[in-house]
Amino acid sequence: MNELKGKFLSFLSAHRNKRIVIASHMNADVDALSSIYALHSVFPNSVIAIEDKMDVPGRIFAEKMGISPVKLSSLKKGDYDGLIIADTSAPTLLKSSEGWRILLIIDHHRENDHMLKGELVLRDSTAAAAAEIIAGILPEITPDVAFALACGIVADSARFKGGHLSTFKALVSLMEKSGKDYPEILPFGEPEPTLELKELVLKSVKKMRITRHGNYLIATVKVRENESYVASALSEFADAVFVGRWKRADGETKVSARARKSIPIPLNEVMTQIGNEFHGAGGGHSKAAGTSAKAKPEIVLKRCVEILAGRI
Ligand SMILES: [Mn+2]
Repeated sequence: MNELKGKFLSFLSAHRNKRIVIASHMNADVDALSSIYALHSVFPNSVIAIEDKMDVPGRIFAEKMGISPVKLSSLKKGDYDGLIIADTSAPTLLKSSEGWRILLIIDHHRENDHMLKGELVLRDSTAAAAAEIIAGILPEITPDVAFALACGIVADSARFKGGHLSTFKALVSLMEKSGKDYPEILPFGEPEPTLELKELVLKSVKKMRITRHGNYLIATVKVRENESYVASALSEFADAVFVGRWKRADGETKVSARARKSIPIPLNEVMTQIGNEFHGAGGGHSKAAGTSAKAKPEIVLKRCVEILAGRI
């Protein structure tokens, strides 16, 4: 048994029947939703919650699985024993967790200085998905839960752009437990984008600015919505991509960053630096990261390119 599983099983025996809320991050994705769904299966008195909305693949997946999380802000802290958080440790991505007793955090994002504090933290930043960690620690996995976690791994590994032997082993084991083959998992791990999303990406190609730095092409573009989807799509060709969305209500730019294997600099470091320089908060993974920044998109995106180019 691995170390995380041992810790989780003792946590489970102490908390199994407590009134717990299991929550995940803003703009919940397939990994986040599969993680809270799977954890819910072993805490029978738990409620699942998200910060606000789901992203487009998340909505398709949730509909398929019959997952309907409530908003964390709609629940009364006093009615519950505490919170379990999966797939994030960033206070900015789960603002409604403020004031909650955080019993457990299960996350695969890298540690940084601005993280939520949990009484128990099960972190493995080598895992391709939170779903991969959860697949390794649950005492029992039903076919539905196995299917959900398999979708989470396919989604968050960006169809195996990242991952280790353990990722593939976890997926094989989940596929066996689910009784579902890869062609049945793929449409939920990586759903066909809507017509609107495809159009948004194609229009972004027309608007984007390309900076050549040595052998690298760095693309930037401003969008009105779905910045993370556009960033992922453009990184099929650009070595690094920074996509900004202006949030007028908060006076800040949200940046989503993606990189190809070719980029040797971890983007989460670039995003953390942007967050620090512009009074926001950044983090994530080496090839997929994001930040908020209290400045207009043009200024922030220019600075993203400067920081990355300055380091490669
Ligand atoms: Mn994740």
